[in-house]
Formats: sequence, structure tokens, C-alpha cells
Amino acid sequence: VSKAIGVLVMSYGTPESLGGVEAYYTHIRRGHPPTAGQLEDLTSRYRAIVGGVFPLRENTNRQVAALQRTLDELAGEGKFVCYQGLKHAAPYIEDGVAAMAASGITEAVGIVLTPQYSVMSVGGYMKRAKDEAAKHGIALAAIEEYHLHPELIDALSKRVTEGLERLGSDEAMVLFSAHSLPEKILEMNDPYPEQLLATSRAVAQAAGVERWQFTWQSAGQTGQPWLGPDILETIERLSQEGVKAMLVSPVGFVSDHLEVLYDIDIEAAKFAAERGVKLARIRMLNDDPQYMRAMADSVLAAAPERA
Ligand code: FEC
Repeated sequence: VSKAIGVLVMSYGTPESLGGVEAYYTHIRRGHPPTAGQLEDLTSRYRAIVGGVFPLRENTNRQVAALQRTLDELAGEGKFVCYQGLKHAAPYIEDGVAAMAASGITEAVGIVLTPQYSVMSVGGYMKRAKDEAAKHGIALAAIEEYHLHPELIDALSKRVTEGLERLGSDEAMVLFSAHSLPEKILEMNDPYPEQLLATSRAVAQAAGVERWQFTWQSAGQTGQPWLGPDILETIERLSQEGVKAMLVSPVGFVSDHLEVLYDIDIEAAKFAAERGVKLARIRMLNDDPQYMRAMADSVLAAAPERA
């Protein structure tokens, strides 16, 4: 039995290579393989971002290492041990929990790299983590959200200020964005839209930004309605209203990955350029020290008391 508290650090996961895209996509689709056309569409998006490499994987490794260092600094070395658990790729959430059990961990905290709660995102990660922890006799405390942590808000607001300077327009509109989800989450009273708005409002206030809107991005094609307006509709409407400069500020994403590097940097940027709109994006948090402190603080608050 280990005295250390395990920290299960969960994130989305990415394929390891272009050859792994089909298995990854099948996992996202809950075991239903994509059609050849869907697979080609996704593969071509991966090919288009920085030469077809998978930045999310290295990035997640760096984030987990940085969170470990931050916890060591705040709580002393050896108190917390971080394990990685991914939703759609190896090491899966279940692998992370099994690795904890193999090291004799009996108490753990689960945290997801995305700051806002939805039953379809964080709720799904936590259910899998708790089910697996129960099998191994591990008590796992779940951190559901940290979307208003002052260090997170400050880190994002600095990036908004820096992005606006880069854009160099006094008239720019800040577009806070996050991954859309199927509209049916509204019937479940899901806190996701409200928490995203709360983060956006706090960041706008901290950065002294008055011209801002919230918009969704990266909706899936499932035949069901997804939350809107989508970022492309928002750009279209604002451009018709005469807005010439926009700063996309993802607040539900924290890393450089496909939904940022493709959906914003390639797709939305091209769409904006065709309408004479100058579009920029804030730098993602990745392993930003303030973001790490926001997570480490949340882990300390959720961790069981030790004599
Ligand atoms: O860079 C990478 O390799 C991974 C980028 C990536 C991130 C991400 C984050 C979120 N997703 C969320 C929900 C859904 C729902 C569906 C869905 C589908 C996809 C597909 C790809 C994909 N997601 Fe994702 N998501 C990323 C990538 N996502 C690829 C499949 C093809 C496509 O539509 O583009 C629909 C599933 C279905 O078909 O039923 C729902 C949410 C997040 C943000 C929170 C989090 O990070 O967990 C919510 C990064």
C-alpha cells in the first residue's frame, strides 16, 4: 500500500499516427467504424495541421509532468503521483487507474484538463474513472470544474490582451469559443453553457474587454441538432455588421490540437479572410504555470486530509 495520493489526469487523447486515425475515430463513435468518406475527411484534417503530426500527445505529456512539478512544489515531493488517462486513446482512463492500483495507491483525485463541466464531457470521464477505481478498491474524489479559478482567469486574460495587441485594432471583437455539444444537454439542465459564459465574462472583465461574444465551434455531424451559433455563422453575421477584426479565444480548450489548429487556424481563418476579416487566436494555455497552479490548487482542495 502506498501513502501517496494518486492524481488521475484525464484528457481527450489523439491517435499516434495517421494509421491510428481509424481506430481512434471508431472509439469516438462508440465502436461504430466511420465510412471511407468520413475517415478520409478526418485524416485530411490531421494531414493539414503542422505536417500531419499529433501535437496533442506530446503536449499532454508535458502538461502532466508540469502538474506533477507544481504539486511537488506546493505539497512536497512524494505526496501526489500523477497518472495519465485518456478518453479515446491509450493509455485509456482505465489503464491509468490500473497503473495506480499496481503501485498500491488507495486514495486518488481525478481531474480533467478542460475547466468546465458537462455531463457529456467531464461527467463521462469521471464515470469511467470511478467505475474502474471501484474495481480496484481505490477511493477517487472527482474535481468537476475549476472554470472560475483566479489563476485560470488571469492566465486567459493576459492572452486576450496579448492577442488584441497582435491584432492591432481598436474595434476588434473577442469571440470566446468552446466545443459544441448536442442540444439535448439543455433538457438535462447541464451547467456547460452557463459555466462557459461565466469563464468568458470573467476573462473579459479581467482584460477590460467590452466587445465580446460567445460562440460554439467544432460541432459534430450526428443528424441531431448541436448548440449554436457556430463560429462560422458568427463570423458571417459580424462581418455583415461591419466588424473587421476578431480575436478567437477558446475557453473550453486548453491545448494546441486539431479543433484549434484546424477548425480555427485553417477553416475559420480562411472563411474570415474571404470576408475581409482579420482573424487572430489567443495562444493556448498548454503547460502555462498559472493554469497548472489552478489545477494543483483544485487537487489540494479535493485531496483527502492526511494526519
Ligand atoms: O487533436 C486531437 O487529436 C484531438 C482533438 C479533439 C479534442 C476534442 C474535444 C472535445 N470533443 C468533445 C465532444 C465530442 C463529441 C463528438 C466529438 C467528435 C470528435 C471527432 C474528433 C474529435 N472529436 Fe471531440 N475533440 C477532438 C476531436 N467530440 C476527431 C470525430 C470527428 C469530428 O466530428 O470531427 C461526437 C461524437 C459522435 O459522433 O457521437 C460529442 C468535447 C470536447 C471538449 C472537452 C474535452 O476536451 O474533453 C465536449 C480536443
